[in-house]
Amino acid sequence: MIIKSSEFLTSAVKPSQYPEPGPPEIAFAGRSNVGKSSLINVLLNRKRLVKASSTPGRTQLINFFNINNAFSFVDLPGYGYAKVPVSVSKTWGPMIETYLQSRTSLKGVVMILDIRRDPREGEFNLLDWLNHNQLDRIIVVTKADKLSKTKQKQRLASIANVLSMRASDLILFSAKSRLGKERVWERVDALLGFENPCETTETGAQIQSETQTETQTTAKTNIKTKIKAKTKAKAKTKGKTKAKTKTKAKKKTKAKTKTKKTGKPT
Ligand SMILES: Nc1nc2c(ncn2[C@@H]2O[C@H](COP(=O)(O)OP(=O)(O)OP(=O)(O)O)[C@@H](O)[C@H]2O)c(=O)[nH]1
Ligand SMILES: [Mg+2]
Repeated sequence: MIIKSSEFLTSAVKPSQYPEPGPPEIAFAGRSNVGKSSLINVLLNRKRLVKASSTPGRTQLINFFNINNAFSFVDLPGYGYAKVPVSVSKTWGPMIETYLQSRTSLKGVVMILDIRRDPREGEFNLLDWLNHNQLDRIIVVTKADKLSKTKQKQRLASIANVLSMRASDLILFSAKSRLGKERVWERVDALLGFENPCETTETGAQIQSETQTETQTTAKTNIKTKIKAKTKAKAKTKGKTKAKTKTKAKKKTKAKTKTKKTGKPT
C-alpha cells in the first residue's frame, strides 16, 4: 500500500460521535501498552501520527484516522491495565463492544499480542466478540525485537497453541525493526478489498528507496559478517601453522639434543 496521506479525524466514545460510516475501516485492538499505536505509525510511515506512550492506558478513546481519503484506521483503547480508574475500565467493554457491533463500515480487526505473553482473558473476550460479530481478524505478534530468533519461534508456537491456531497464521512484527510490515499490509489490503493497490511515483520511489536502503544495510551486514568470518578463519590457520612450526622446531631441537647425547639420530 502506498500512503499518500494520513490524518487524524476525530475521537469518540459513542456512536453519535463516530464519523459518518462510508470508507472501509480497519480497527486495531489489544492489551494496553501492547504497541497498537506504534504499529499504526509504522504502517503509515509516520513517526507520531498516533501518540505512542510509555505510560500504559493512555489511549482511552476510539481514535479515527483517514488514510489516502480512501479508508480509515481506528485505534481502539487498550484493555487490561490495572491502574486505569474502575470507572474507565468499566466503560471500556461496552465502548468496544458497541463499536464492533454497530460499525457498518468495519471490514476487520487487527488484534495485537505481545510476543512475551500468552493470550489471557482479555484476548479471549475480544476473540469472542469478533466471532460473535463475524468479523475478520489479523493477529499480529509484536515486540519481536525483544527476543532472540530462537525464543521468537518458541513464543510464536506457544501463542498459536493457546489460540488453537498455526504459528504461520500469526504475523511476527516489530515496530522497532519494522519486521512484518509488508505481511500486515498484504492482509490489510485484502480485508479492504485492495488486492492490487495503485502506486504513485513520488511515494513509490520513497518506499522503494527505503527498501533499497534496508537491502543495502542487510548486504553490508552480510559482507561484514563474511569478512569477520574470513579473518577469524585466517587467524585460526595462522595460529595452527604457528603451533605446527613450533612443534616441528621443538622436535628438531629434541632430535638434535638426543643426537648430541647418543651420537645417533632418532
Ligand atoms: N521494543 C519495542 N517496543 C515497542 C514496540 N511497539 C511498541 N513499543 C513500545 O511500547 C510502548 C507502548 O507502545 P504504544 O504503541 O503506545 O502501545 P499502545 O498499545 O498504543 O498503548 P495504549 O494506547 O496505552 O494502550 C512504547 O514505549 C513503545 O515505544 C516494538 O515492536 N518493539
Ligand atoms: Mg495507543
